[in-house]
Amino acid sequence: MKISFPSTNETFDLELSENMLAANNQLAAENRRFFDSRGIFAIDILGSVGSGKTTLVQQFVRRLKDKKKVASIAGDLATTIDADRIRTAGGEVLQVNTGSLCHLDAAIISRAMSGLNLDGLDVLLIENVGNLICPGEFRLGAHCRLVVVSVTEGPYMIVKHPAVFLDADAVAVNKTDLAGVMEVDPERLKRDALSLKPGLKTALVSAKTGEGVDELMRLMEIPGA
Ligand SMILES: Nc1nc2c(ncn2[C@@H]2O[C@H](COP(=O)(O)OP(=O)(O)OP(=O)(O)O)[C@@H](O)[C@H]2O)c(=O)[nH]1
Ligand SMILES: [Mg+2]
Repeated sequence: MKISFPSTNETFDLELSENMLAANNQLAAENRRFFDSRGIFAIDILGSVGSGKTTLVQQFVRRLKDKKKVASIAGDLATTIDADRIRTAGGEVLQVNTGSLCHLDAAIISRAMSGLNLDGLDVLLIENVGNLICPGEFRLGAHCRLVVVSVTEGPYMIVKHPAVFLDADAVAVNKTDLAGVMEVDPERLKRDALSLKPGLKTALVSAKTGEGVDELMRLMEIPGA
């Protein structure tokens, strides 16, 4: 990992625990093989605290539940609030409380599988712990990594957190219903994402009103979308 000091033009390498990440990557690959063997399409949903991940999961579940078997894993430091909210939309939900751990990892997902009824499961929605930093490095084995960024976080979230967007497959620019009052241009956030990673699947959505959610789901190629 490179740490830089732009004002003095200095850069140095910080050694990460490469073994830990390598072990996680190996487990993530095992998770992927497991998902594939059962025909499960898994989605890892990242975003800052309050960006709208749970609200978006609720929208996904409502749209899919009559066509596909959907289950969700809600990752949070504490409480079952998100799982309870998702349950109101439908499908099976498992809450994972990580305590002080700021991200889910492949081992947690592997263990969570034994707490879900996997018979005939088509789509697994995994809401990661809210923040745009630590979840980025820990692959879960999902087929699609969606990053949710909302206009209420201001105009610079994407340029300030390039790593997580470079590793994403899709980006939802959320809370577009509040763009006017926030004076943040959602199209600019979309352009920032695309200039970091051309070809990124990017949609402007309001998880609250549902606007743009169908298009996002089609872009992500979620079965049943
Ligand atoms: N106006 C508006 N509010 C939204 C939208 N999406 C989510 N919210 C609201 O934003 C707040 C946070 O939404 P959540 O879905 O709980 O966000 P989250 O990313 O799951 O938050 P954590 O799990 O705590 O990280 C809630 O009050 C939602 O109702 C949106 O598109 N528009
Ligand atoms: Mg949530």
